[in-house]
Amino acid sequence: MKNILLIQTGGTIAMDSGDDQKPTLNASKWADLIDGALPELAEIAKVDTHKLFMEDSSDINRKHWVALASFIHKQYQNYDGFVVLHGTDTMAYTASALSFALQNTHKPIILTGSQVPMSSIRSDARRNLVNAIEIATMDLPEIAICFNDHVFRGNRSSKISIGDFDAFGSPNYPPLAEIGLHIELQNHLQEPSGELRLSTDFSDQLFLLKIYPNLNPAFLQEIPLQGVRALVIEAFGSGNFPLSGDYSLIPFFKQCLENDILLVFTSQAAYDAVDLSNYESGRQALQLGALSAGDMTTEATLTKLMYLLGNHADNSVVSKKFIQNIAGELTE
Ligand code: ASN
Repeated sequence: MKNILLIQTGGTIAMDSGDDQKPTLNASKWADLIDGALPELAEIAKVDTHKLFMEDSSDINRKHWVALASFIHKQYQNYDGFVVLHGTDTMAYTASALSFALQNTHKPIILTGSQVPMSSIRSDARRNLVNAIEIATMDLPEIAICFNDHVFRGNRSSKISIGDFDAFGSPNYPPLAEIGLHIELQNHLQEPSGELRLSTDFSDQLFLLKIYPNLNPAFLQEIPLQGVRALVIEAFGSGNFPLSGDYSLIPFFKQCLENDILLVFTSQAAYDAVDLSNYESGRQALQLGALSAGDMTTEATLTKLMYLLGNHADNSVVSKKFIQNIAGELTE
C-alpha cells in the first residue's frame, strides 16, 4: 500500500459551517473531521496528516509557498505522493508557484479543496479528498489540481467558478486525468529530467495592470516605478490596448522602459495564446521590446516572473528564461 502525506494549509475544506452557514477556520477540528468523515481512506493508502498552516487562501503569500515547498522537499523520500488541502481562491497560484519551486517531481503532488466545508451534508470535500488521495497513489509526476472529477496540471489551471462544484479549468491544456468509474491517466504528462530541485526565492517586485476601456493613464503616474522590475499587462484579446488619443498607454509603457521595467503581455481571454504581431497596438508593444506570455495563465505568468525575478538580478536573463517553458506551463 502507498504512503501518502496529507498536508493541511486551510481553505473552506478546513472550515466549519457555523450556525449562520458561513464557513470559518477551525484549526483544532480538521484532523478529527478527516478521520471521522473518511474511514475508507485507509482502503486506498496509508495516509499521514500534517497541519502546516491554517489560512483562508486569500492570505497565502510567498512565505507560505516557501514553507510548503520546503516541507514537501524535506519529506520527499518518505512518501509516494503528497496531497495538499488548500483554499480554492488562490489554489491555482500556489500550484503554479510550487511547479517552479519544486521542479522535476517524480511523485504526484496534488492540490485539492472544496467549495463547501467537510462538515456540511452536501459538501464536495469528501469526494475531492478521496479522489486526490487516489490520484496521489498513481504514477503521475506532476503538480496538479484535483477537483470535481478532473485532474489538471497546476500551472495550467485557473479558478473559473465561485459557486459551482466544477470550480477549476485548464483552458490551454487538456486534463491529465478524468475520474469516473475508472481513473485513466492521459499520456501528455510531464517527464522529469533529473532530480527534484527546490528553489525558494520569489520576488514581489512586479505589478499587474488590467486594461479596460477608459483606463485613465494619469492614475498610472501614482505607481512607484522604482520598486517594480516587471509590469504584467492583462490586455484585450491577442494582446491589445488603447493606442490613440488621451487614453493611449504608449507614453506610460515608454516610461516603464526608461525605468528598466520588463513589459509582459498576457490576455483577459482565457483560451489560446497572446500574439502581439496581430494588431497595431501589439506591434507597437513588440517594437518597445515587450514580451508575450503566450498561452500561459495569468497565475502562471505572475508566479513564473516572481520565481525568475527572485533568482536573477539581471532582467535580460529574466526575459530570456520567461519565454521558455520551465515546468509545463507554456506551449512553445
Ligand atoms: N475563501 C476560501 C479559500 O480560498 C474559498 C474556498 O476554499 N472554497 O480559502
